[in-house]
Parts: sequence; structure tokens; C-alpha cells
Amino acid sequence: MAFYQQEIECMPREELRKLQSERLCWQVNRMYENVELFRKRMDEKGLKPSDIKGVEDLSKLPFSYKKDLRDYYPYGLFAEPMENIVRVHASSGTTGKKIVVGYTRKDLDDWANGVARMLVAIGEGKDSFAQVSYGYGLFTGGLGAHGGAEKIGATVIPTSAGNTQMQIQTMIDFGSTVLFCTPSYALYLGETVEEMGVKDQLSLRVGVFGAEPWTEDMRHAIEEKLGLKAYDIYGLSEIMGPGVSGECEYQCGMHVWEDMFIPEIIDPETLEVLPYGEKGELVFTTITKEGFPLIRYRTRDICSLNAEPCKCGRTHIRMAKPTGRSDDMLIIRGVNVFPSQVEEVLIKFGTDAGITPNYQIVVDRVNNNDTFDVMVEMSETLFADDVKSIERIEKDLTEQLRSMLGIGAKVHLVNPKSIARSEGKAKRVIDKRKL
Ligand code: DLL
Repeated sequence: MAFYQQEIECMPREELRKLQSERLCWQVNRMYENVELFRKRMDEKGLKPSDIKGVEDLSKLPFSYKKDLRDYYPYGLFAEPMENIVRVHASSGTTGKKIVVGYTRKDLDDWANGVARMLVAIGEGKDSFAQVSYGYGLFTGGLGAHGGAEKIGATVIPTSAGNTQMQIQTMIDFGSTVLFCTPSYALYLGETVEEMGVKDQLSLRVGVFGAEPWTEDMRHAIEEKLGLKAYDIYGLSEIMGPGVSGECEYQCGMHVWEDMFIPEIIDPETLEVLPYGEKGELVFTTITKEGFPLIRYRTRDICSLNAEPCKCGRTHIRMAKPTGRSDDMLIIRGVNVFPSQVEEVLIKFGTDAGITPNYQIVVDRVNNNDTFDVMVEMSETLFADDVKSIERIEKDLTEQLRSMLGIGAKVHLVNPKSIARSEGKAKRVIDKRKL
């Protein structure tokens, strides 16, 4: 079993908690000094930094929100003077104005360590050829994966996203053994590999996929198409980027690097902290970050935490795959619908029945009534079949969606490859009511 920073990764939990307590106090003190919004929120609650003595006091602290980042755009929440900030990243989100985050040199080093720990946990090292097909630029995916892969001494191949046939040719020519990209792009790459008939020329061993929710069935589909083992990596720009957590070789949840981040699960309605094992909204406190720290940041991601020991020997808590975001939720005719529920039905229905996991949800409002259409791509085989079979599948899918969601959707089986492919995060929903 290999480790990148074994002493930290396998630290006994009581010791880890002590370390977290020290770091939390340090962070609260400096943020009270340096971040106006944090000081204001503490004052409103009548809290002084000295009231926070350790992790046991975490729940006293005020939450922070994505809106704060927009309100204090671009640098208003930084906790270090700009001369100490060596890089910024940004994320556009779905609703307009960008959010900006900043890193000191030490932050970049910590970030690369987070990714490096995961890479070593899944067997990567100096002999790896790491093709980074996450987008480079303001998005944290490309440079985040890049930093971690360099740390472990891999040979980094920084292709960035896009130009799919060139990506595959590069994989073949440069002998890429590990691929980084979004799961939806991995699937697209897999389809293209099939079309080009070059699967046996690839040397891929593993894939490190994240940045969007994906199901176990999607994992299997990618593994089969690209002939690799697919691992899940999680992160968000506000907290760091990729590598806040990642799977180890046992793939039973993603280890959250608790020496840097304290995770909590809360009930998004009552804001109460939930016990480990229960599903709710994930909240993070960054306890080592210098440039852009956050206390109790509400991620909106829905998942659960598991503090049981892991077979790999790492003591850091594991988070379950996020199943969606509380703000991804669509309200259609008064009913809450998550895109992941639609995906689950499609994947259960299966490729054997002639449908693919490529879909798009279109919601609109016509004469004050919500319309709900689900476009699903047919496989080539079903496409070649007679109209009656296609209609039968459409009808069956409609019924299954109704029983899962409790409302009716209009299913349209569309031609193979007719839904636009994404090179980054897939765009699954078009909500015309908001346009
Ligand atoms: O997506 C960082 C990242 C890049 C993570 C590459 C992993 C790999 P943002 O663009 O700020 O940052 O989006 C963050 O994406 O709050 C989740 O909703 C979602 N997300 C990220 N990773 C996963 C994952 C990057 N493994 C938002 N599973 C997060 C499910 C994920 N959702």
C-alpha cells in the first residue's frame, strides 16, 4: 500500500481532531482580523474568536454562501494582501456573475498535495503518463490535476479539453496511462475511441473523473469503452478545486483531507448538523487555506459522511458520491425534480433496451403550465428498428419516469449523436422559464 503523506493520511482520529482544533482557532482569529464580512457576522452573533476553542465549537460559527462571493467580487473576501496571492481561479456557475478565488504559494502547494495523495492512493507514481483533459484556465480542473500529477513525478501531458480526435491520437502516441476529465467527456472520448476502432492501441490504466455528478452505471460504461478503471474525484473552486476528496483503491467513498478541510452535513431546511451516515447538505470549513479561507461554506451538494475505518488504512472521513445539488433542483408543476433521478431511470432502463445515457431535459412554461420534455438518444440498433418499437420504448420510459418522479414527462427518443456533447461539464437541463 503506497501513501504520499502517510503520517497525515493515517493519523489517528483523536490526533486529527486535535490538529483540526488548533488550525480552526488559528483560522478564526486571522479571519476575524482580515475579513470584514466574517467579523461582521461574528459580531452579529455576539461571538469573539476566543469563544471558539476547538472543533466542538464549530456549530456556533456563522455559515457562508456563494452569494457572499458574488457580493464581495472580486477580492473582497481574501484574507491576505494581494502581494501574497500568486494565482486566481474563477467559476461562472449557472447564474451570471463569476466568483473569484485566490491562492498563496502555500495554498497551491497544499492543493497539489491533496491531488497527489489521491493519485498515490490509486497506484500512480513516477512512471505514470498523466493526460490532463480537464479545461485549463480559470476553471480549477486543468491546473489542479496538473499540480497534483507533477507532485508525484508523473509525466504530465497537458492537452486541456476539446479536439477529441487529437486527444485520442495523443493518448496513443504519448502512451497516456492516466486520464483526467469530466465523466461526460470521458464517455464522449469512449464513443469516439469506438468509432475510430483504436481501443487496443490505448495504454490507459485509470481515469480520474469528477466536476459533475455521475452514477455507478456511468462508471461502468466509461470503464468498458476506454478499458480503464475509473475513480471519482471531488472538489469545488470555493474550497480549493479538484482533490478536496478522492477515492482510494477500495472505492467506497471519497476521503476528505481533514487536516485541511472540516466537513459537516446539515439539514438544508433546519440547518441542524446531522450525524454521520445521514444524507444532507455538505458544508466545509477550510483550516489551512491562507488566501481565500471560508468558514462553514454551504456547498449545496447533497451527500453523507462515513467515519468508519477504511481498508486502505487512511483515517480521513469518506463522503458518498454527491447525488446532486439542492439548488439543481427543478420545480416542475410544483414537484421537486433532480436531473440525477432522470438519469437513474435512463440508466436502469439500459442500453440493452436501445437507449444511451445521453439526455437533455427541457422545461418551459406554456399558457401558465410547465412543460417537461426529456430528450434521450437512441442507440444505432434501436434507430435502425421499426417505428413501433421506438414508440413502445418511449411509452415504457414515460411510465418509469412518472413512477420515479410523480409527474409526467414527455419522452422523445432522438437520433444517435444528436445531443450536443460537452468537453467539460455536461449541460443536462435547459430551463426556458428562466431565459
Ligand atoms: O468542478 C472542481 C473539480 C474539477 C472537481 C475537476 C473535480 C474534478 P467547480 O466548477 O467550482 O469546481 O464546481 C464544483 O461541481 O460543488 C459539485 O456540485 C460538482 N462536483 C465536483 N466534483 C464532483 C464529483 C470543480 N466528483 C461543483 N461528483 C461541486 C459530483 C461534483 N459532483
